[in-house]
Amino acid sequence: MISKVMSIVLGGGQGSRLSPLTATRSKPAVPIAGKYRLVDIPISNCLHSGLHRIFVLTQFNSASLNKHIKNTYHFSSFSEAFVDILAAEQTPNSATWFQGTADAVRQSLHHLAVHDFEYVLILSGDQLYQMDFEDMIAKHIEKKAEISIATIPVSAKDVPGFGILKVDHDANITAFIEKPKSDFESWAAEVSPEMQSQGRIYLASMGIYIFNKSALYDLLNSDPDRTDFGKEIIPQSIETHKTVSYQYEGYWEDIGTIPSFFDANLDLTDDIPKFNLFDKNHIYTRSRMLPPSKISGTHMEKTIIADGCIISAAKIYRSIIGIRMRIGVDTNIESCYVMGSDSYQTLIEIAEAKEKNLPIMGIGDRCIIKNAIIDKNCYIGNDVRINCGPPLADGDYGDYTSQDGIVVVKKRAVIPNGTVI
Ligand code: ADQ
Ligand code: ADP
Repeated sequence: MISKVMSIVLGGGQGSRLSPLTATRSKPAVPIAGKYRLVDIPISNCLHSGLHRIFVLTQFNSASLNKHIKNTYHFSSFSEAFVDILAAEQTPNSATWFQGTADAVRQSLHHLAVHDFEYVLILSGDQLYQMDFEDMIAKHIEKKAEISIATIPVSAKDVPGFGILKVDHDANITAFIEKPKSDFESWAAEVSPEMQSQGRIYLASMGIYIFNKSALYDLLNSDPDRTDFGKEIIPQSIETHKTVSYQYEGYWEDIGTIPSFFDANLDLTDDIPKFNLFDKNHIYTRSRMLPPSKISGTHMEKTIIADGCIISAAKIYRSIIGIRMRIGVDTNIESCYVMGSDSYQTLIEIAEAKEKNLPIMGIGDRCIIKNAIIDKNCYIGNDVRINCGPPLADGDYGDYTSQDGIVVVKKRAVIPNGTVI
């Protein structure tokens, strides 16, 4: 049955909630945990579940995403396996960008049509979790469902961000409401005592769906104005198709906003994080031929360092340092996700920059940086202070933004010596 499943990863709309990380790259290409990209999570979950035919739908086709997918996911030419990117395209039938999640799938159906499949697994591209889809597919078939939705108990404060549903004794979904803002008390569900004790009493859609092929075609083709799964297709489907809840209680985090993305990354530095990078079902990513990291005189606690770094900082605390990062002497970094660099400067380039008193790639000497995301290929000079005083007002300040107390230094930003942010 697993061979009859086609997987689709919804790689992202305009990605405005992850801005400015999505200013020059599509959302699936956003780096996480120092060396991976967002898209590696759903793809790895699929591959570990035995699902090898994967389309990634994305709004714009970035060179870095193509390069990453092409260099990472290689399969034997004797297998049917593939990971293909489908970017929004103009065709005789559609001249526009994807109008929503369901429209993205609708516009991609002609690419699916050439394959043999009975089920379609639809996944979000901005969630951190490890899940066995094989079990979900088995339950879908066992229950003779036409649509299955993965669900998770959430607390009242999280309800407005999710599709919330009611189920009967046999897990059939009987009601669904997308992101209710208020008056949702009557939507409380029966959950396990453990979830109850955490106050997680509402059942939320995880945005992970299995559709029987015929149900998907019916629902997408019946009305082209229905462009979104959560807002239109799912509420309609519970009236017309057998729609079942597959309840999950493991770790699952939506990381589609800057604060949730930041927290999920930093949580990986916990002693025993809820999301385990060291699990045997590890995340796949591009294998790079990078030198090991070289560290000198740095006191580090709860820190993840990727390959190829050259670090002479004084202290790094609760932070992730991404590939090829260079950090100068006497620098202190606390609660930061530093994404790293795509290349190294040569010794000649470094000498030339120093002569002109210009910052070199990476983070300079004697800096103090707190609660920040430093995007790739930044040039942060010496004696720079970032986010050390009272929190900045939310906004876009040119080379950096501030949101909920988190400063994001934009990709390739040059922050001159002595700057205070
Ligand atoms: P949201 O996550 O708010 O809610 P949405 O913005 O529709 O839903 O995104 C779902 C996924 O599709 C994300 O990965 C997003 O990046 C991607 N996506 C959005 N627009 C796209 C487009 N035009 N092309 C390609 N990909 C696109 C949904 C459900 C809720 C559910 C939550 C769980 O609607 O019911 O509770 O997911 O996170
Ligand atoms: P991102 O989406 O992370 O911002 P890019 O679109 O900048 O990525 O491209 C990332 C890839 O391009 C890297 O993996 C790197 O191999 C390559 N790359 C980018 N800039 C350079 C450079 N100056 N020298 C060598 N390789 C580069």
